[in-house]
Amino acid sequence: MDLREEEFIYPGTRACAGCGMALIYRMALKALGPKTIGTVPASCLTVLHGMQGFCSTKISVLHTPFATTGAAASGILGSLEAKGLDDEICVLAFAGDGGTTDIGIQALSGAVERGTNFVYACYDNEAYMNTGVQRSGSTPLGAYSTTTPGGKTTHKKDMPKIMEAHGIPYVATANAAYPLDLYEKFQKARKIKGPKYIHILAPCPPGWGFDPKDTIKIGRLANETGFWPLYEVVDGIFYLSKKSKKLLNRENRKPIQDYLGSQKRFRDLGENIIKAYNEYIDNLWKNIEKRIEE
Ligand SMILES: Cc1ncc(C[n+]2csc(CCOP(=O)(O)OP(=O)(O)O)c2C)c(N)n1
Ligand code: SF4
Ligand SMILES: [Mg+2]
Repeated sequence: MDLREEEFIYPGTRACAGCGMALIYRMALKALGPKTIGTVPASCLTVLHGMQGFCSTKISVLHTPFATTGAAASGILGSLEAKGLDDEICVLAFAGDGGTTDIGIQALSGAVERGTNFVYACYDNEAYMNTGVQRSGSTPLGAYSTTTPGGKTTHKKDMPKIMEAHGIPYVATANAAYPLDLYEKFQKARKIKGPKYIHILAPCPPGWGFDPKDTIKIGRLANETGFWPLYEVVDGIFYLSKKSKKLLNRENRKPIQDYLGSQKRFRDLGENIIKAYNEYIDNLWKNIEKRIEE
């Protein structure tokens, strides 16, 4: 694979050791290249960029209030259109799960419905991490957070599906543990005109409760247990990504206990929670099978 050597994040950012989000951002910027303008709402990603007066990226980034990432991207696009630069420069909106599935969803939905030609990426660390681990709509069942001290009682929101329902040309899932798959998806998205949405699992050592050296291992387990399938939906057609193909056969999926048990945030691994997860994953894959047959 032809991986760009140039880096767009300077060394020594303020992200934690082993941060999945930092890895995702690094690969995404490499894939999109220097002619990219970013917009980022309040999140750990804002912290990665540094305090006022400093910036850890080579590309320009507009920091925007929490709820407005989609609208900010539309605004940047509008000014590029006025200058005739909209085909040349890629607009990248990059937000956390709180900033996407909860607080930013209306601005995102509006931008997408207007046909904004941008790439929107959600790095999903499954909680509001920057403010000390509060639950979001993307927090998974059973996960501890400061606002779900007994474990979250519902499954996470299926945000890629919500974006698919907007009828946009490109929706994909990715995972920090598969950086080359992620790189290819961003490259592909850049070439497509219109709104593109990529939802990426971002393991977070302090928020999920695991050792920073295990970020890739945990990310892989999310795929290998069938919890986080990798796929693309291009013009409404569903494609399962290479790294998830063998999981179509149930026998090839690792037990969900391997994933949940590797993180301190899942404190209850009792029969009920495992049963609920197994049903959730079976259902997920039944739907995938159906879509592949269509
Ligand atoms: C309107 C508004 N409400 C709350 C905050 C405080 N705040 C800053 S970052 C953040 C958490 C963001 O969560 P997420 O989008 O998941 O990104 P993460 O921190 O997990 O990277 C919150 C609640 C804010 N900056 N603005
Ligand atoms: S709290 Fe998690 S997402 Fe935030 S910088 Fe640290 S590892 Fe990354
Ligand atoms: Mg988050």
